[in-house]
Amino acid sequence: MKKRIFSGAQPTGELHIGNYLGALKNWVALQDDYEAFYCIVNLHAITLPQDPATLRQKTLDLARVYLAAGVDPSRSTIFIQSDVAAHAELTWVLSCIARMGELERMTQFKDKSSKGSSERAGVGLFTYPVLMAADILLYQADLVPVGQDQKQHLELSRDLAVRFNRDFGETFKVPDPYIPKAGASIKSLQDPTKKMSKSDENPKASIFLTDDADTIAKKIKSAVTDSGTDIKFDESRPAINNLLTIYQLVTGKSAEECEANFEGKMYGQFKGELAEATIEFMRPFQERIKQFDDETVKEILRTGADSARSIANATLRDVYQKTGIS
Ligand code: AQP
Repeated sequence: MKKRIFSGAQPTGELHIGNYLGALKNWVALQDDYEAFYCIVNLHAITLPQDPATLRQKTLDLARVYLAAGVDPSRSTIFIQSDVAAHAELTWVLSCIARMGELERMTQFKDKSSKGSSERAGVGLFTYPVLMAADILLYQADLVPVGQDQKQHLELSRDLAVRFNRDFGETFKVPDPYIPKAGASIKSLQDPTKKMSKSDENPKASIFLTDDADTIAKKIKSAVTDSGTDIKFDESRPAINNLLTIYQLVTGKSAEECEANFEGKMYGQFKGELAEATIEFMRPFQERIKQFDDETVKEILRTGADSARSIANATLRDVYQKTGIS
């Protein structure tokens, strides 16, 4: 029996190269060895305001991104979160064992709610990590491939699984995170102390998966750099560290090969080569994404939801039975 993995992304905007290198690339690699469930987490998306028509379209577009990145529906289950009602139902049960204190410590809530007044922050934004725990625990996932930004949420999922198992008897598998060594946190091109993010207001901060060659080259050219001229991995120089990490991941070279390639070269030349390598890396994805029409995507999502539902409902039945609410 293969071990299981679960992961997802929010249809909140255009995916960027950080989502691709930190998450999608690993999803594709892992589907050979694991039974994989890849979800489009539209219930998570509404924790911040969304335009309904745009959300519907982005949900379908995100499925297309999964497929174009190489997630194979004959090996992996691709589905929309809201098509499996058990996600919302298990969230309620888990909310009853989660503690206010542990949710208050979540840094993503602090970051996202601090953009407005915390008085006005949505309760859904606060309980977002509980929904994420439900997503994962419903499928009894062994492993959850995520970027660094989701590590704290995953720890909460583990804590909730352990607590539920302790209080009601063995029910959930306790999932392990899978965080890639390189690419777990690709940074903004304009402020390398912040992660690259779909919701960044500055479009120059992110390379989007749909950016054309010219736009990619311009964004890389205008990326901020640190003081110093060496093109080397260096934790104390976050800008060059980030750009070299992108170069390493899009070329598949080792860190030593990357540094050797740029020894004695200037930033201008480095940025030119980085732009070229990134454009080449994106090209097959950008070609493939045109191949999936809406009907094909909808059919894949329907089939995916059917298989996801049968596993999720079995877990939920067990939970209801053990908590006395069946
Ligand atoms: N900058 C990043 N570097 C590496 N991995 C990243 N991920 C996100 N940003 C980076 C990983 O991508 C997966 C899907 O992310 P998500 O859609 O759940 O949203 P997010 O983590 O909240 O990412 P964004 O892009 O910053 O979106 P918004 O702006 O909507 O919040 C996850 O595995 C995530 O770790």
